[in-house]
Amino acid sequence: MSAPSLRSTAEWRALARHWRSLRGTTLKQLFDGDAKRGTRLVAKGVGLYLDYSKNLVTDDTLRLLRQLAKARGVFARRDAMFRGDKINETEKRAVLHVALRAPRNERILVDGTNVVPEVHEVLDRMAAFSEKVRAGEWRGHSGKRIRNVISIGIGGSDLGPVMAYEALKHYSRRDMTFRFVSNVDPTDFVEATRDLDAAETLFVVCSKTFTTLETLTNAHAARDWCLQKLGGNEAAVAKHFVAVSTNAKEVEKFGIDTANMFGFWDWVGGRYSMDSAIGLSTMLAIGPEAFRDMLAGFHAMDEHFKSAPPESNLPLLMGLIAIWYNDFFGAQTVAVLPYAQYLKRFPAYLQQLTMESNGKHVTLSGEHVDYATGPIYWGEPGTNGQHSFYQLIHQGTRLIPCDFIGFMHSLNPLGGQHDLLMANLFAQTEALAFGKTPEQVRAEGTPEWLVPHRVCEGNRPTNTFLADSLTPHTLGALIALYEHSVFVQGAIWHIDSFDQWGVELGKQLANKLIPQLQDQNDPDLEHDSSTNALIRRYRAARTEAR
Ligand code: G6Q
Repeated sequence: MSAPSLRSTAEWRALARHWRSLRGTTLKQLFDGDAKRGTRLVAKGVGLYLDYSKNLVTDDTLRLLRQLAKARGVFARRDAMFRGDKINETEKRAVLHVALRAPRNERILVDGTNVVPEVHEVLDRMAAFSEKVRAGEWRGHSGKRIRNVISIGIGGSDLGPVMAYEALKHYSRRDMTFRFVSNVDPTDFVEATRDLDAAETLFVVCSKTFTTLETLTNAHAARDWCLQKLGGNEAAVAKHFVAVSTNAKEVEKFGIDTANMFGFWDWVGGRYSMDSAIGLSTMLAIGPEAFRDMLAGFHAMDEHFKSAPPESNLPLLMGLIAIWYNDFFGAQTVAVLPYAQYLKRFPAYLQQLTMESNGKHVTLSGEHVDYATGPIYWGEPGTNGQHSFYQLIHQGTRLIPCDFIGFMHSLNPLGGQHDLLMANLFAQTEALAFGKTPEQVRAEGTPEWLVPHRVCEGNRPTNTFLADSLTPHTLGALIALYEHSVFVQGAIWHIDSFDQWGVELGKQLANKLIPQLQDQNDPDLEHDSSTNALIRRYRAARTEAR
């Protein structure tokens, strides 16, 4: 029996009616009508303070959204995920990134086996290896200590480590170089290695499947580079390559000793894997203790999601607010705007987390949805974004809900500069909410013809997150918050947030096309006329160059 369509549920219809009644209400009216709104519509947890008062919501909105969550089984599905049920239905897998940060004494069963001890066994091996490299005990083939670490991976096997390295650079070893190679464009590899000494370089090849074209190609390029620079002795590979994968067979085939392999499990989705051995480069950079602090931050948010009451449950609130704008206001995007330079890759990381998870057009039972799913997430750090795309948020014709993220203390205090940064954050959320009226514009002596251009309508919704400072623990909590917000949204839409068949299609198609570009003789092309012509044009240019 299939569940009633989302739009025909009583809870959805109640929300639609409520939206119609609220449509004309402005944030200014909501604030004028409740002097305490700015301190009342806030929630706290795991060191994060969320002010959600500048959203187009009332207490009724939130109550109705919570009722929708209940009716759609969000809480039961959450408990099923934590229990290890196979909630990734199309891949018949458990979804247990939460087990990657579970304390040693926890028990989480997958097919009757407690997976927590395996998780800690790998973490301990990662820690021992990281300590050795950081202490200069793990030496390269020629006996030199390792000073450079290059992580090779793509998608879920890259974006987390890149983001975490940038975010936690303050805590990283400054006498070591960390780089990341992901693109199959040879430029990525060449630029990452051009100034490095192979004798001091360690490659961490990260691939869950160990069959991904980009990663394997770059790993082979790395192997060739290494051997060429180090005199061609195959024995060098053991000292300069480690692998992170679930596929021991392919790792061995590549030539990496499985003693130098760090494993994980099929119940860890790529985009949820930065806490697994995929985070080895993060651990090498910040050390095992700080890495464990980060895991503790993730875990604390897991616990909060599991047990905080719905009214103050941060991921639930975030997920419900996202649904409200996406499905009732028709907002197509969410901007994430960290006021922290270290978080410059955070929006890119979130793009995969949110859009690969919830970019789905059918429900779990395979029916085409008749409501919008996954919004587009995007963003850049403030204040830079203020000098470019914020214009559209302030005065454009689209509603763009924004998440602002700021910290009380800078990790690099420099005079009053942090105050300037935060003044900008607060000013932006205020301006977006309340704008500038024609009267205010006129009062500044603006000529009448210019008034409409200078008016900012306001009523642009924002969330503001404040935390003490950017620590590994805070970063973990922040990421887990978004992971679970994505979960809440997917659960309400009844979609599989944990598969990625669109990504799989891309992987297959490119593999088919490669021989057609490289064939010495003219291949028979059976694509559409556009693709055929593009291939022919490319082949002709390449043949001429040869
Ligand atoms: C993540 C996706 C995808 C994946 C990459 C790399 O959820 O499935 O981004 O992480 O395609 O895959 P491998 O780790 O198998 O190389």
